[in-house]
Amino acid sequence: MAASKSFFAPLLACGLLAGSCVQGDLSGVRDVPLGPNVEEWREEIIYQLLTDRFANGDAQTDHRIMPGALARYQGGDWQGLIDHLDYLEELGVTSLWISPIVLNVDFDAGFDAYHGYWAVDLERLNPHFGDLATLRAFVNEAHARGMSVLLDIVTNHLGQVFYYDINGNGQPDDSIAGSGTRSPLSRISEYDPDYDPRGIQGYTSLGESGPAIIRFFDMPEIFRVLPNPPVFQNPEVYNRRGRIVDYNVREQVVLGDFPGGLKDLDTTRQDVRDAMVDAYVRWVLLTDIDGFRIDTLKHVEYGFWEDFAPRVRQRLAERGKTNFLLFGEAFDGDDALLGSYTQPGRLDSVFYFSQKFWVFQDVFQRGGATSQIARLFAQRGANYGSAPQEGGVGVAPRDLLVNFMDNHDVPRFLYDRPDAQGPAALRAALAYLLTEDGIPCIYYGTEQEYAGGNDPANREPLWWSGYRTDGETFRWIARLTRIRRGYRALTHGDFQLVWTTEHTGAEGDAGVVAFERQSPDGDYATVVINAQGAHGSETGFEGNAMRLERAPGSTLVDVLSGESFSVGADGTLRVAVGPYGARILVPQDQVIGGL
Ligand code: ABC
Ligand code: CA
Repeated sequence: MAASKSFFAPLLACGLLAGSCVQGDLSGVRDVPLGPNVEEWREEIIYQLLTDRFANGDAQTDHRIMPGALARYQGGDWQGLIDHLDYLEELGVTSLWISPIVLNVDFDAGFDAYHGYWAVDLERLNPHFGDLATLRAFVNEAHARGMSVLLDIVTNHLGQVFYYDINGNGQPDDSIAGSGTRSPLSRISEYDPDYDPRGIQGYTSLGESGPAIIRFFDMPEIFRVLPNPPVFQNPEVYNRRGRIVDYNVREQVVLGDFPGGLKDLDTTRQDVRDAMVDAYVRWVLLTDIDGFRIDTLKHVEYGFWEDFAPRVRQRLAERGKTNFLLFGEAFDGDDALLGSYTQPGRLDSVFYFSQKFWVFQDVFQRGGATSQIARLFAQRGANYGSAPQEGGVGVAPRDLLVNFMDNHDVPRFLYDRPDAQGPAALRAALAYLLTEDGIPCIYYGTEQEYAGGNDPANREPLWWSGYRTDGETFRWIARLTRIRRGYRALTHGDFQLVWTTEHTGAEGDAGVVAFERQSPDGDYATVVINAQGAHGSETGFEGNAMRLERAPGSTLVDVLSGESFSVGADGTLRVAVGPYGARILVPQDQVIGGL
């Protein structure tokens, strides 16, 4: 397919297509004025979107798109984000996490880099999404509406920028006969060979011939060119051990290529660390974005984070950008492992993956006992950083976890709940997500009740929905985001579970989870949710009932229904909540009208 002139213009200007990049790049471009923008990250509500899938606002960037083929580019861009800020404002989200922006290897093995995780040049933008002026305009307009912007970055690997020339024939072979310890009958790929602790070995007819030759690609038509900055053109900066085959082996996870041929960088090298700090700090200086969502934490040694995080904070603070959020993705159910990335000197926060599995999946999706929520919460204090990071965002990591129920790497919540009650279960889960402590994160399309399965089916274009704002789930999120932002107890309060249960059947309290949130200023809320849909339940069982830190006789008002409840003489409160229902109870004198 022929490329349009305008699409390649930004690259032609820098000579990329001619194989070099000497002029017209962004190195001479002036920085923008920076400001902290976000005062308090606990007040933010993140919305995760893939730029290619959110909105197509500029037909000029529609290069190689294949509408409906979800492993290929669909045409979304930064102009599309600008065009739909009203939609996001109506939903009530405040912090927009956009997919990676840098130039990628455009196409590989039937897949496109529409997601952005296949970097080839950290100093240039991916032209599928627009140019610097449009990106800046997007950040500016988001800021003007009181929103912040989070950028997704990858430090662990680049895209498939080279192949291992194992048989030394000077060309990349999809499949060649195996060698060394492998059976001679096995076939291996020069793009993505299996992990070898010695490094990938070459061979000749005489046997193994030492480390395989590394050959970089030169396919400018799909941006599969020499990586940039130039330090990445040195084979020594890669670990060169082939792909992770066993995620349970730590050495492979840290030193192996990411499955799909994404080449693992030797992140212990100072030149690699410097290049990452320089490249990503530069994007902040150029655009004034407010934080990084960092990919693949598990695949990088701790020493890297202890170098990267403080230096990024310092470099940005020097330019006036304080309170910059650094959080990341360790895809794992092991709560202690997640917490390890938030220990002193590391990151401000991580995605709360253990909660995704233990709570959103096991309890809200599958009807497991809410006592599991208490079992996970009991580990929080021991596993996560208990003091704010130096020079960071001022809140202890354990009070700032990023809560989510699904994302672009896992099937959507509704995929596993195709039954008629699925949307009600989703709304109960959303009630929990938007009232618990930490920062809520909503994956785009949740508001439209999207139900896609595994990658890439879970990355549906949002325009398929017509951007409707009148659906029940859209309205529910819009209501909860306003309540969350209105009641300080829900953003600044602590978190104490006051009722969970082992019961999942016909018992009177089956499915109930209730918690109290109280801020140092005296703001207070009790949230009661029924995580099952078979019957109404209440916050008590037999002789016991939920006990609150409220004076006997005081009145609590459910801001969702307007109903009032009176705390009993013994400090307990027995509240009924319908199937998949929720109540947000606040003291009568704290009720805010109109929410
Ligand atoms: C493409 C295709 C896929 C194909 C794949 C090989 O290639 O689309 O269909 O299967 C990007 C793209 C992907 C693309 C990949 C590779 O690149 O988005 O579409 O896949 O080209 C991050 C990002 C993710 C991104 C990358 C790479 C990393 O969010 O979007 O992918 O930059 C691992 C990583 C994690 C990564 C995730 C996709 O894979 O650790 O960083 N996400 C276990 C492992 C995890 C593993 C997970 C999924 O499986 O422990 O490390 O995540 O593979 C729990 C356990 C967990 C366990 C889960 C399944 O169960 O506690 O440990 O996770 O109970
Ligand atoms: Ca690594």
